[in-house]
Amino acid sequence: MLDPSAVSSPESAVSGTAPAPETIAEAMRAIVGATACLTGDTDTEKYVTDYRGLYRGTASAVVLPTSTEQVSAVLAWCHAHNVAVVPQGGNTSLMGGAVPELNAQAVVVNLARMNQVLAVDPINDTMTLQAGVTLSSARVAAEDHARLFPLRIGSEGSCQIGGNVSTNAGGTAVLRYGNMRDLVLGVEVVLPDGRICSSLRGLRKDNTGYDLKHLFVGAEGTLGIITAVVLKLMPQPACTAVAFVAVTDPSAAVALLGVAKARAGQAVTAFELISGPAMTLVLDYLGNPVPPLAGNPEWMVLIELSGNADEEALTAELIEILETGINQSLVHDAAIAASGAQAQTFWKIREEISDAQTRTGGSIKCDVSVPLSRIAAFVDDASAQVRALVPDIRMVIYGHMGDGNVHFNPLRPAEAVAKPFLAEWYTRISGLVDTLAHAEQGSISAEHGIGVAKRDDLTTFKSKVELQVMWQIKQALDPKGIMNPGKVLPPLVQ
Ligand code: 2HG
Ligand code: ZN
Repeated sequence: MLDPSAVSSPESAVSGTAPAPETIAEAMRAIVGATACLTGDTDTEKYVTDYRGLYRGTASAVVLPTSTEQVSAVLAWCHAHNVAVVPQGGNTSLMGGAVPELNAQAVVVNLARMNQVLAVDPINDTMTLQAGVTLSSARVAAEDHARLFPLRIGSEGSCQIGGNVSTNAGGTAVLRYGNMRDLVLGVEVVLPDGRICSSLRGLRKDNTGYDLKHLFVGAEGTLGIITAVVLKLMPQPACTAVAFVAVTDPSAAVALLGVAKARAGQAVTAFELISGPAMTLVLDYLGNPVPPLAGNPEWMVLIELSGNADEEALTAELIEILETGINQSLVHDAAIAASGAQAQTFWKIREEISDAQTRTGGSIKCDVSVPLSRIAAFVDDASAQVRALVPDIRMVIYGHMGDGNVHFNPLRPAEAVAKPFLAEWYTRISGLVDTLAHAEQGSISAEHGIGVAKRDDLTTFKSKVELQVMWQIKQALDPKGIMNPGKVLPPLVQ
């Protein structure tokens, strides 16, 4: 398990001296009002601790503003007084990106009360939302206008749109619709000094110089606070067809994806790989319901097609894909969801894998991507090398194979105790997996971001020039280093 003290880093200090915590709290109360300014351990606890309980920091105050103007006033004050600011949405980061550092006098700016749907434009196919709207409310707002907002992640009930944009969230429908970066048309951002920089125009074409919004997408709150966004809307598909499929191995899964794309093209909406140990773990967590496939297959995929054909035609298309898979010895069993309810059950199994791991004391989390053409070899190599170190380790491997992204999360052998096991193996095994992914031209963080958990790894896995440019951008926008200090950017080695 990661040590919370690792969050503190001397290099992340804000330049200049901050006032005493009581002075900071007083100033915050004057801006947002007493009821929207929390202080003291009990009231701030849930805002200074990440949801897995791995990272815990300190804050002089947690503020819950209701307008962009209030956020601007908070930042202007913090900038003038050298106070660190930590933007926070639903606090669902897996990387410790949304909580303050230890010994920080930070102000946490939680966007939960900025939760208004500002506009839905079904002709322009866009919607404008404040940053604190939850992902599930955003989906409902789109549905109310017979449109789809396609981002799909397990935490949709609590994660917020501002956090989704700040972390460039991915999830299970990226294969068809892209990740958050592809779905954002405009952002309103409060800069570290309090200025408001807005591109809330909903344009699909705007070639007027640097496309500034993309600086803030994926910046994890290190360059400013996103307060509102314009998002793309899509047509709602008329029907879906979903199946769990037992495949021979990861390379058969990749070949099956090729078959599916050739037959169904854009209709292939999700293509998720799931290893046998991942399935065993999640079924156990869910109280052992009837497994979707008998005989505990070693490798499975969850495939979803969606489209505007009628349901029968779409299911026929899925059956054809599976038959081709059987004929090519890629597939040896399949279960097609017989109803919408069964499709939901299939998806629930997939979406609960993450929490199933947390419940068992945590696994070694690696969120890697490699080119699709290399993913099967990567999974085989990495599995063999990890098993050579710990033969009975449980290979919890799953995720968005269609995007070349797997959550490669080895879990301790059944008889091992979580804490000492993780203390002994976490760094070594995650380092090994990341190194293999990097060698395949891959990424050590496909969709979960960097936060504090992966920050120092960037020194190894990003080039010096890339890091220099990242720091130059950071220093241009946030010369005092007040925005989410200690996150994303590793100390720069000259
Ligand atoms: C998922 O795909 C999430 O379920 C979480 O990205 C993955 O917990 C994880 O490693
Ligand atoms: Zn994922």
